[in-house]
Amino acid sequence: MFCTTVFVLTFASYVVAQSTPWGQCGGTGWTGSTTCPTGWACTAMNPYYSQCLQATSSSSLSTVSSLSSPVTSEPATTTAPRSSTSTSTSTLTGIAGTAPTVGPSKKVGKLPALGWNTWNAYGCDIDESKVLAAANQFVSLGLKDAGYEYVNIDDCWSEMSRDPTTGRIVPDPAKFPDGISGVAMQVHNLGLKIGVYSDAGTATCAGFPGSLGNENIDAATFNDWGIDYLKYDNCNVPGNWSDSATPPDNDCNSNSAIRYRQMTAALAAQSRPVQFNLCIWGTANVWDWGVRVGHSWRMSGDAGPTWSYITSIISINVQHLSSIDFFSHNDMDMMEIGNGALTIQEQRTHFAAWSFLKSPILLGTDLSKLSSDQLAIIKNKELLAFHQDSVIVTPAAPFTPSPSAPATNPPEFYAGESSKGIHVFIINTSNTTATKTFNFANVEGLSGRGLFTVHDMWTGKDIGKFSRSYSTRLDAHDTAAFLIESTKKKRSPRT
Ligand SMILES: *[C@@H]1O[C@H](CO)[C@@H](O)[C@H](O)[C@H]1NC(C)=O
Ligand SMILES: *[C@@H]1O[C@H](CO)[C@@H](O)[C@H](O)[C@H]1NC(C)=O
Ligand SMILES: *[C@H]1O[C@H](CO)[C@@H](O)[C@H](O)[C@@H]1NC(C)=O
Repeated sequence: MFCTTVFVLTFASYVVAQSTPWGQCGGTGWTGSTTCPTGWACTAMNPYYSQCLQATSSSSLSTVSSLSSPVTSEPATTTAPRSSTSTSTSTLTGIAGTAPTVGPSKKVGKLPALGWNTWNAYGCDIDESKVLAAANQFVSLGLKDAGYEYVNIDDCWSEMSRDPTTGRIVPDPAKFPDGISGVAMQVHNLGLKIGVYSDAGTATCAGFPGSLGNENIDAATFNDWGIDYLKYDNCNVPGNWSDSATPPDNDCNSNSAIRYRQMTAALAAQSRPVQFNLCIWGTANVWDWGVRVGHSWRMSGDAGPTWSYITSIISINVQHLSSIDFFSHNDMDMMEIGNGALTIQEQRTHFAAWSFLKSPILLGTDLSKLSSDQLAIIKNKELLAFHQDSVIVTPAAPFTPSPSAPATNPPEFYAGESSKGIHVFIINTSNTTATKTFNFANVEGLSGRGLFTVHDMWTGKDIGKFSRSYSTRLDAHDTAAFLIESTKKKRSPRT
């Protein structure tokens, strides 16, 4: 079924010494408070980390709904007790009763996207030469070889009005003299893919034509041009299309969700598969239903080139790690490496966190201005391999490193598995250099005994062999990235 039933578990909380909102409240090795403030629930993220999350205010099952298919079939048997009414499906009324139910393409978008987008670098000041320069730099800077693939045009690429005869959106001929199709051909000739931008409202955020009500003609136009990726924004939504309140969990029948579903269906009717990004700013509980509508969805408003943006979006994303899967990516927004005044340590954390939380990574700067240090960050083979792992999609998740470790927001210690083994990532969220220690026994997937080889993913080198725990000195706002291997790993017997 398109919209599945979800059961929301709520936990009672009691007033004793409490963890703080978003604070840690349990997990292996945790000795602090296990209770959360009223309205917050201690929720197990993994065996090593529980966190106080906002309890869902509604404990009723009224959020349960399903999409009716045009033909409603009766259950084959009638043995179910008639009294079980609380979980009955509601009949969808209004637009929800007729909205299309087709899901996104499974030919693209299995892994989080790697690419570039015009917005953070240029805003509305875009043209064909800037887009083609980025595409050529993918090749010349080795970014294409590293896996970067999508060259995406954001807002401001079109004329202010549609073609009065055809109803199609028209590329601005001053900015794109070869049209979007001409740019697409040149990008494709480099072995890369191209993305474009529209909006699930009547106009884009910058006031150019939006696609609400024109989904079919716009999807067909993008298909004719050879478009591979669509970022779909959320500005200029007519009153009757907005939701009067935040739709409940898992509600893909809200007006917000349906505005996006209409484009999903229009894209599905075309011949080219399109990776579909829902730029819905973390509204309408999109992480609960986004996978049924697109391949990735924005978790918040726009990024800025600031440390506070990086920490705030990590804090948001760690509450929704269970939404991450193949074809299902929480989008922490486009990269700011190269912009603003981020320190090199902050840029390392920016790239590492987007990698280990499996967010799309769309570079957002003038690539020709990147320093060799910045290029080394965005081309780091081992972090990209974790991000692009085609076997294990699960992101790294917070864990408690040792009984005495302080809880922080966002969490500082993350562990996760890739095809290569078990990884630990450590962010120093403080403003000063600090020593970070974790016990091997506290890392899920490692037994606490014996010697462990600690390998630095940034340098690609083994650091050494250690027992029981490992400590590392970290600059302010820097992130360490390790692969940890047990030296007692069993070998398969030779034959
Ligand atoms: C809003 O109004 C337009 C124009 O009448 C209509 O096509 C559309 O279906 C309406 N949207 C909803 C959610 O009812
Ligand atoms: C770090 O410094 C900033 C700016 O001076 C300050 O606002 C913030 O509270 C500090 N953070 C910590 C964890 O000390
Ligand atoms: C980085 O360092 C500061 C300063 O000691 C700590 O307070 C922060 O929590 C962060 N991590 C640490 C120390 O564990």
